[in-house]
Formats: sequence, C-alpha cells, structure tokens
Amino acid sequence: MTEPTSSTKHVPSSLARQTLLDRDLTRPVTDRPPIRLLPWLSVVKVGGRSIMDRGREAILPLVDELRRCLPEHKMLILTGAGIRARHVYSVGLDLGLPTGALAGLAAKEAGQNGHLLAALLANDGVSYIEHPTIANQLAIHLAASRAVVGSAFPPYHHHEFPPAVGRIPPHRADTGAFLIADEIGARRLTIVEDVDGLYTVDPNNPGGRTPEFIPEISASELTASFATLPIDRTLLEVMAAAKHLDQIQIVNGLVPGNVLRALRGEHVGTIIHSS
Ligand code: GWN
Ligand code: ATP
Repeated sequence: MTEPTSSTKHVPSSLARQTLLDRDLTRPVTDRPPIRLLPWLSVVKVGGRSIMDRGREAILPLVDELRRCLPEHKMLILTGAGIRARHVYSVGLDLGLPTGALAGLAAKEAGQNGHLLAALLANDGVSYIEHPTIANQLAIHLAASRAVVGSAFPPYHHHEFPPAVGRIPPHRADTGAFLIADEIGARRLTIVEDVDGLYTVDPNNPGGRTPEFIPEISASELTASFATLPIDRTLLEVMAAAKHLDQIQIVNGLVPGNVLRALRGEHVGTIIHSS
C-alpha cells in the first residue's frame, strides 16, 4: 500500500500553526479590512416603545414616509420590542428566569412589530423575513424587493451575555441593528424614535433639569457622561469595535420628512460617531 504524501496531510493556511489567542501572531492576517457585502443598503431601526407602541397615529405616517424612501433607497427595516417585552421581562424576572430565557421571550415582540410593519408595506412588495433569512438570503430578497422588514433583536437567546448588574438582556434592538448593519457593510444606520435625538437629560423625564439638545457626539464621550440614553448602552461598546459604520443617526420619526432626509445623508437628529 502506498503511503499518503505529506501534501495530503496539510492544508496550507496562515493560521494553521498558531494559537488564535496571540494578537501579535494573528494581527497580520486579521487586520485586513473586511469587504462590504451590501454597501448600498440603508438600515432603518424603528423603535418598539417609542414608535410601534403608539399605534396608528405614529405608525401610519411612518409607513407613508418609508414608502417615499423606497424609490431612492434599498432598505433593511428592523423593529424593536416595546411594552409587551417590558411586561414579559417583569413576569420572567419575578419567576426567576435567567437572562438568556428573557432575551428569547423579549425578541418575539420585536418580531411581532416587524410583522405589523411589513403587513402595512405588503402592497409595496415589502415582506417580513426571518432571522435565518436575513443571515443567509438577504441579498436575494433585496434583489426581488426594494426593502424587507426583520426583527432588530439579536437572536442570542441562551447565548446572551450575562449583564454585570441584574438580569435584563444587555444586547437589545439598537445593538442588534448595529451588529447586522456593520457586519454587512451597510451605507448607514438610522435609528427612528420619538425624540429629536440625544439630550443632556431625558426630555420626557427631565427631573427638574432643562434638557439640552446634542446634535453630534462620539460613542466614547457618551459612555462616560449620561445617566440615561435613548439607545442600548451596549451599542456604545459595539460601536467602539465598528469595522464599517463610522456613525449612526437618531431621528424623530414623528416628524414627517426626517427619515427620508436622514437616508439622504442630511443631519436632522443626533449623529453619534463610532470612534
Ligand atoms: O417568529 O416574530 O427568528 O425572524 O429571538 O428566535 O425568540 O424565531 O425562538 O426564524 O428564529 O417570534 O421562534 O423567536 O421575532 O427571533 O422567526 O414570525 O427560533 O419569522 O423562527 O432568531 O420572527 O422570531 O424572536 O425574529 O426576534 O417565525 Mo418572531 Mo424573533 Mo418568526 Mo424571527 Mo426569537 Mo425565527 Mo428567531 Mo425563535
Ligand atoms: P425599543 O425599540 O428597544 O423598544 P425605543 O428605541 O423605542 O426602544 P426607548 O428605549 O424607550 O425607545 O428609548 C427612547 C426614549 O429614551 C425616548 O423616548 C426618551 O424618553 C428616552 N431617553 C432617555 N434618556 C434620553 C436622553 N439622554 N436623550 C434623549 N432621550 C432619552
């Protein structure tokens, strides 16, 4: 019997003979910038509590706005979770459920909100697509339609990271939207809420202080200086490691025209820079 040659035993690979734990060894290979998979795509995250929970008064004008965006912009529209997730958190926390179980439960409301939005845009050829479809077949769906809707919540479930304090899942809809937008190299991420952007204090709960509007700030400045934020705090950590998206914009979706203007690159809310 012939002995196999050494070439049949070794797969040539730049990482074959070294640990992945040594940054100096992996850097020459891993530091190459990743390609942009869908550089023309606009990702729009629609707030669950701030927009969807307001019902038709907020949703129908936003749907009209998204329709106006369709001819100009290919979009991945992602929805957050709202009041029903808050309720399931409180019941689950009371029952002693762990963070990963709570994450899976809350995510389902983000999906429900996406189904609601997609139904209203169905006549424009827009459908809800599932997480695995976003992961594997986003491009073909966007070749068939100008936009698709999905859940902004990351599908971590029992793999959700434990938070330092408490049991609320730290990676929620804003973080999920950024993760997918940055990973696919999308053109921009617009976060649609019910406030004009970031203020020095929550404008809906100022506690006697006067909220001052902040048009532009970096994620690192935000990390240190604000007691409450209109976005997931984990988003700031993820932004620090961004590979493509150098900024996001928070806009007020209750003001007609804002989303379209943001997708055109206009400054209509608060811009948060990744670095
Ligand atoms: O159910 O509304 O996707 O797109 O995180 O997982 O908890 O699931 O556990 O493809 O895989 O409820 O069923 O639900 O919102 O996430 O989806 O209708 O396995 O299309 O089955 O990663 O939608 O759902 O909640 O997003 O965010 O069947 Mo839903 Mo969500 Mo549908 Mo999805 Mo989770 Mo799937 Mo999933 Mo689960
Ligand atoms: P989800 O999609 O996860 O439901 P959301 O994006 O709809 O979330 P919230 O998480 O409620 O909305 O965040 C938006 C809210 O954050 C605003 O309505 C505002 O009241 C509040 N907020 C807290 N701190 C600030 C701040 N510093 N500046 C502006 N808004 C703030």
